[in-house]
Amino acid sequence: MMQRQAAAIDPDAALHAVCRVLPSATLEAEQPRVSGLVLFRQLRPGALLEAFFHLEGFPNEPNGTSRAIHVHQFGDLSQGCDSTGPHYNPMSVPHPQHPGDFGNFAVRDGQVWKYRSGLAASLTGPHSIAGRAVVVHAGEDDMGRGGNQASLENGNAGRRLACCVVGLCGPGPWARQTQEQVERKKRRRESECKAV
Ligand SMILES: [Cu+2]
Ligand SMILES: [Zn+2]
Repeated sequence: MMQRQAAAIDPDAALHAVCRVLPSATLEAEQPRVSGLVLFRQLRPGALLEAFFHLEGFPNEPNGTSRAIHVHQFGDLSQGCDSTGPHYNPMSVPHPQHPGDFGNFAVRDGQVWKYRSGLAASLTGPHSIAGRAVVVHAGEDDMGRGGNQASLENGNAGRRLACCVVGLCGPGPWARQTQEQVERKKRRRESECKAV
């Protein structure tokens, strides 16, 4: 109880996690090799989660395609992303109500660069995603509307292209990413100014 009160007023109580995404070890040669970084921040236990996704290596196809990203049950990469099990589903509910159902991410110029907030997953407590896997899929998530059993389990998102294990960390990676984001926006503004 005392610990809880302390956490509520302590800004250092924020939880952070990092996940270094790498191509699945079982990927066929013709599949794209996606890699990048996923970062999580939870300002206090029980708060909704924020996340940064930066992925690259998607094929250069027309902008507008999207890829599914989920949390899978096991942080087991012994057989690439195939050994991470099904979607993490501690409440035994259908897809897309799993805590790690992050949905679809638009690919632009072969990259995903996205900040999300209000995510239901947690970095602490009995349903923590720490030690579990983030999986990037080759296809789009049908969000449970595919009309078959797989749709209610995994959204028919297709091949597991890349994955990583969520590890708790300090505030450093999140702070660096925030700084990078600021500089990236500044660069984009500057290049837009030059283009005019
Ligand atoms: Cu998945
Ligand atoms: Zn799911």
